[in-house]
Amino acid sequence: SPFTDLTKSQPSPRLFDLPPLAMDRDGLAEDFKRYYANTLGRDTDCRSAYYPYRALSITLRDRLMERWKRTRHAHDQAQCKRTYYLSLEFLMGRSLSNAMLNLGITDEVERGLYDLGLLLEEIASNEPDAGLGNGGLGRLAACFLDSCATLQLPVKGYGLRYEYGMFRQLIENGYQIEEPDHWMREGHPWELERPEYTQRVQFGGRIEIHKDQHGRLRVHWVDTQDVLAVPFDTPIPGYRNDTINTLRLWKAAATDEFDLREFNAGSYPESVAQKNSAEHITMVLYPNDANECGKELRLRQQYFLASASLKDVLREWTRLNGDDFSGFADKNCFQLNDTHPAISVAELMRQLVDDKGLEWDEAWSITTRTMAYTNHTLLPEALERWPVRLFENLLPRLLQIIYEINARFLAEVAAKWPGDLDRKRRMSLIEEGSDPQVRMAYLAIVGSFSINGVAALHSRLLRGGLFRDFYELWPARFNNKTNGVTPRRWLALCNPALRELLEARIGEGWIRNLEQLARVAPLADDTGFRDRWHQVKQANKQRLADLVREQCGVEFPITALFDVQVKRIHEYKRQLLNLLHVIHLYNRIKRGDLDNWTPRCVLIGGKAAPGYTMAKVIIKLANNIAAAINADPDTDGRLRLAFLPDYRVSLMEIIAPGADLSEQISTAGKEASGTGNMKFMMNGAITIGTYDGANIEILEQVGEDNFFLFGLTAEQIDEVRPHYDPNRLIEGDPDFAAVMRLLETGHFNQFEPGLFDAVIRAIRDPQDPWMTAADFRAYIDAQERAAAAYRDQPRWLRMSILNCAGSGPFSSDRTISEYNRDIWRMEPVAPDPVR
Ligand code: B1N
Repeated sequence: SPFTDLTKSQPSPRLFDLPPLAMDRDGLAEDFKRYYANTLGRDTDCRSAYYPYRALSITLRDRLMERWKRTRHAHDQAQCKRTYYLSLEFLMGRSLSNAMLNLGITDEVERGLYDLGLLLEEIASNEPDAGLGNGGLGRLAACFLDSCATLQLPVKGYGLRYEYGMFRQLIENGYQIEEPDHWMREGHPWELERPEYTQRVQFGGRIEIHKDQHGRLRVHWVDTQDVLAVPFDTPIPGYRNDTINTLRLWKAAATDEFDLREFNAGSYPESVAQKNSAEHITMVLYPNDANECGKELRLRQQYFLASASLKDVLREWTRLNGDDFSGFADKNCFQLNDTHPAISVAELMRQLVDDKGLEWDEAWSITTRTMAYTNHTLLPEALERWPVRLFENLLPRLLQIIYEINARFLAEVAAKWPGDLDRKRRMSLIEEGSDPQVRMAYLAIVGSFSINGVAALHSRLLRGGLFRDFYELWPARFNNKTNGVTPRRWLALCNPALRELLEARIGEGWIRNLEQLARVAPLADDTGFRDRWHQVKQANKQRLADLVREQCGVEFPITALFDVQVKRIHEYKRQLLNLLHVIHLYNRIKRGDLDNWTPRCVLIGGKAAPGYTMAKVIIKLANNIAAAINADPDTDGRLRLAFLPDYRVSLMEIIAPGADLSEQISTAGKEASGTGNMKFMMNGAITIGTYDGANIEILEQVGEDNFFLFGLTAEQIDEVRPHYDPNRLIEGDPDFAAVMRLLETGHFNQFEPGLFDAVIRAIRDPQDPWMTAADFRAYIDAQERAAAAYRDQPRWLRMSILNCAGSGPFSSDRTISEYNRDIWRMEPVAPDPVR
């Protein structure tokens, strides 16, 4: 290794004796010029937009770096408790504008660049999104890191450094095409490689048992195929508080060992090439949202993250405390982002028992005092199960440990419910059958002191349904933490016009304390304020309309109602219901039912998992409906539909500020929380939504007058399901029948017969799990209420203001404060400020 310690040199403290870096216009411009011309070597002939982005990011990174070290020192000195957020996904998006906002130097940078003839906005738009996540779960992790840094909580994110992030979505002839997202091709200036903290992760092999020198039996996991985990750290700046936390992402690398037998047989290139497969572990993000994929490579990714991260934490612990783990649980907490890293429960046991020599009971006590599990979905198809035989081959020692955990756990169940064999079968970590499976959610529950859902309804459904047996055993472990989003990115950064308006009226305290937005509620009746609010919204709608024109070739007039649904494409989210409404509006136009018409522009965006056929058909249907209705002159000035390709974080930063109506129309009981609903609300959009997930809490904040509520409740869905009869609903409702007729006559697939048969069958299927037809009439009526409200502009503006004013509880700062109060129990730590 080239990372051996210095022997002859003695680095002096003067090595780090550096003056604080300039934070003013001229000083920033000086650094920028030097990086551009000298570090990057650009000359007068360079026109590429990429290099100014690059030079600016290094300029900013220097400022982050000098604060980052201070935060690390402050955490070390305080010897404080720490939390580790373990997640297979961190959907960070862009970093540049966020770094400037949080450092408080956006204006200075903008002016400094202006002096050099450069426009900040154009430069910032050259940064690729870090798309290391699928959707809500990954973006939540990113919002949480922002809030932890802002609240000065010592939280470190651990994840994987995927070479390829979420695929890029192209739309060709209305179909989704996936393109690999090699997002770091040009490098990633925000990260710092830390090869000196490389870890080694084992796979495969077999188990040997030896006596140690005290005659104790010790387990050895031998003949393994090892993979190196190399950490790359990304700085996570807090909002104007000099705190910089860390996101550590692991990259898989081959060891320098290779199969000597093959080498000696003369196949040197082949045996070196073999090593390559190790590096595949962190090659690509699995593009499934709320769906289990069951692939061996995915389990490898999960174990790779768990093992490397736990070793990293234990190494730091032993560096400071030696082999005394008695205080470990008081100083460390691991938050599991769904079951994806749940193998950590067994891996921590393995490292404590096999590597550190602890007794089982002591190790188990530590594990169950440090692990905490967040569940993000009730959908059965998303619940992770791994075949026992896969574990046997890939992680044999972990399977033994899971069996031991299970045996002890089932004894506890038997002690509480003697003779209740069915309960033991239901609760076992192993699902028996012809192909036995490990139930990862149960492993997470048994190994954790805290189990939480992500919205009030969702947590209630967990306790009463999916995890009912476990709730009866350990009621105190269960709690709710309603999701939130960071007001820095999702208001201050993405909506500068609204930020300025708010600042003029209520100051800027809301950026740290979003509850202060409640102070604009009284202004909802102030006509002058409403006019300003309207101007801001119209300007933001123009930005969105420009995006839609560029990306879809569709004109959105900004006087129309902007009706937006952006999220992953999934049947439970019911993009189909939205499309049925669009067809209904089209029918109304065609039959001349135009009284009180409200011009409307419908925008839909989102990616379908590449293997999810129905989701892909829904995208094609959206595009075909758009093509048909946009081309019909009767719809001019009345109705437009566009499908926006490649929905991602940086696009949401333009979409949320420009939306009027936020579509949150999942089948009740299916959307655990939703977080897009909160981003829209914060930016003054009004929700049309079902009684589901965090919609319920949004509704409670703003009241029924300021929310278009419709549809069956979760309880009603369960009641209706046994006698659900969609065909009767269709025939009994002339509007619904007319919509189905247009679909079924092939109006939207004139040259592609049969294309949408699966969609039509799903709507007419009495077994349709998402019960789309059940809510059709209620949805159409709610849309009409929304249209009527929009026609009354003063009323609409009032609603818009009150939605923003009520969004305080949906700050991820509130969520993180609750995680810390109830689960992590840490003290904030402030670093020495620079200067
Ligand atoms: O997590 C979000 C919630 O707001 C959403 O309602 C919920 O659907 C989402 C397997 C998932 N649940 N489960 C996933 C993602 C990737 C994967 O491979 C499941 N995502 C959610 C934040 O709480």
